Amino acid sequence: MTGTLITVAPTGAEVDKATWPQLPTGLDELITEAKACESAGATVIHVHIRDDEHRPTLDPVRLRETVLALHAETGLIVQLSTGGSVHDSLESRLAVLAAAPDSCSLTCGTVNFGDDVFVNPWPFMVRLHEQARQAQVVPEFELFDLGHVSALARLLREHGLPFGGRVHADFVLGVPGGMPATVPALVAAVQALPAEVTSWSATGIGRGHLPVMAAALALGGHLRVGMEDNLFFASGRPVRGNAELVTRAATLAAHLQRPALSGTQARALLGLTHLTP
Ligand code: KMH
Ligand code: ZN
Repeated sequence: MTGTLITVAPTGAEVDKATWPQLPTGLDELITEAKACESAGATVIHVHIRDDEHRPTLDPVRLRETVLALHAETGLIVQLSTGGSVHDSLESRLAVLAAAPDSCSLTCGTVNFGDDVFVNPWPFMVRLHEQARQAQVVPEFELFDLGHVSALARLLREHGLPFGGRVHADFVLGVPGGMPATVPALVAAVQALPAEVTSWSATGIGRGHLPVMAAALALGGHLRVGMEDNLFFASGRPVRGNAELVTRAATLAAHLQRPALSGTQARALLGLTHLTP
């Protein structure tokens, strides 16, 4: 596929609403932001939700309500985070599947995460992989480190393909503790991907965001952008909202003759053709 899949990760679990009031934390804010991002070229939304005090939560009722609202108000492919925050239990992260998203994140290994640890033991990866397949939810395999690429290869070899038969991986570069947001790191990780991977995207956290975006496009990859990963549009200029990050990604992709995919094309790429757009 010659176009570009653009995923927006608008909120994340770590960014503080008090410092970043433009961060969409309420459901109404999320829907408004989602619509703007869809108009700008996004086809997938990677969702973390917050409670009434803007703290990250995996509340099952709120998660289900969010999926339903995003489906009602947008044509976006809804991907719920099973990563949550570093404080969430493994069981509460598995329970995210009950909210019936189209897609879920599945991180392929434990990684230091600043001063914390993002915990993804092998048995948890296997359970999430198998339960997602049973629930007909298509995982996106999150790769924060080169070792995660090997773990993905083992997961697919020992436990088979996910629901839909396609394999989409997403490189997250630049988390303190993971692989750096540099072009050589991205190239090494792409070269290590197992043959089962049918598509991949990349995002660079913070400063490495633009080099990673440009390199991903040049290497034939897809893009993830959003305030989960990047809070500055340019040096010293805070992001006004997620849509401007999507607009920039879509513009760059179009300039490189790889325009943003439509919803139908995105569904075909990810193995979600059973869903009506
Ligand atoms: N918030 C991070 C600890 C995911 O969404 O799956 C984990 C994360 C990855 O954001
Ligand atoms: Zn996330």
